[in-house]
Amino acid sequence: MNGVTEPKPGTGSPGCHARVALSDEVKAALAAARPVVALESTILCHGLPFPANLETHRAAEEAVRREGAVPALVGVVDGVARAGFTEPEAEALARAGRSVRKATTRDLGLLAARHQSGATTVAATMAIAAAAGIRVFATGGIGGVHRGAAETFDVSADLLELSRTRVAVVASGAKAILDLPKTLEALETLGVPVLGFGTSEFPAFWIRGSGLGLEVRCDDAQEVAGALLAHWGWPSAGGVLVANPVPEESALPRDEMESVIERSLAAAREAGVTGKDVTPFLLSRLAAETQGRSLVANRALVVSNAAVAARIAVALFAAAPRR
Ligand code: PSU
Ligand code: MN
Repeated sequence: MNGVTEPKPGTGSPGCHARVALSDEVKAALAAARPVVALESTILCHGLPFPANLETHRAAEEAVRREGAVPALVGVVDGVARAGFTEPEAEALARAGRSVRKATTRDLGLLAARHQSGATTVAATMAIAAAAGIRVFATGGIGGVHRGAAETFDVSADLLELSRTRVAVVASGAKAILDLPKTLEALETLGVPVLGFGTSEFPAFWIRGSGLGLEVRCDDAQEVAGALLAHWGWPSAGGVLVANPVPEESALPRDEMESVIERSLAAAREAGVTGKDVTPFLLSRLAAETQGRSLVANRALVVSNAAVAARIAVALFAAAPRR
């Protein structure tokens, strides 16, 4: 681990001195303007149990490499934002699991000030990826507007970050535990394009379709790359959500999942789970309720998203070699 990116004069906001430490491999890839795909660490530490988390992560990295890009796991270690971990470092994170605290964008400065570690959510991973010059990021599902948000105000910081940070996030939509119609409305308000990848329906994580229509469908990575470059031609543009449904053979049926989700939400309410603990609680509860089938779907969709993200990163590189 070495290679610290220095902010270039005239880039970033005034007084910006954030640093991202890059692994040798990621540093070399970025220096050569080769395609890189960011991967998040919250899913590793809080989204899936050990060893499924590590296996899924390894399979995602392999998928990225197979498609010709370099994977960059993003997280914070002892206060330092990092892009690119060695195998043993990633394994240590996966084993540490929930003892590594879940960190969103607002935590990045404090973790640095206190030399603490953090597993980065979609939001924090986007912020670090953008600072490092990584434009494409693969995850499972984004956070969004929670059910009951009118009462709890629980809306993921992922949405805010998508509105302002120029990274394409490839995800299987948003988790079905959320209020998906409100999540889509919020994305529209925030100016975030949602590109259906081979679909005209918003995916619901373990479920292929939510029944909610998408206006924009792209059928291959080249089409997505073209849309990204055109979008980023506008000064106020931020992130883009590329919505890739879970592979058919691992998908869970929508009608069956709805009652499982209702039961899990009721369990969360009964247990008094709130705030940032809600998502990890529901994910593990659902794994138990589906006898592990939600984990199979989760793994399959993460790997599929990693492959699609890599193809998009390669297409972006081909379309704009001097970016
Ligand atoms: N998708 C998964 N597993 C996860 C998450 C997403 O397959 O664990 C995480 C992501 O890191 C996302 C976070 O950013 O859940 C959202 O949490 P919250 O709702 O507290 O913002
Ligand atoms: Mn929340």
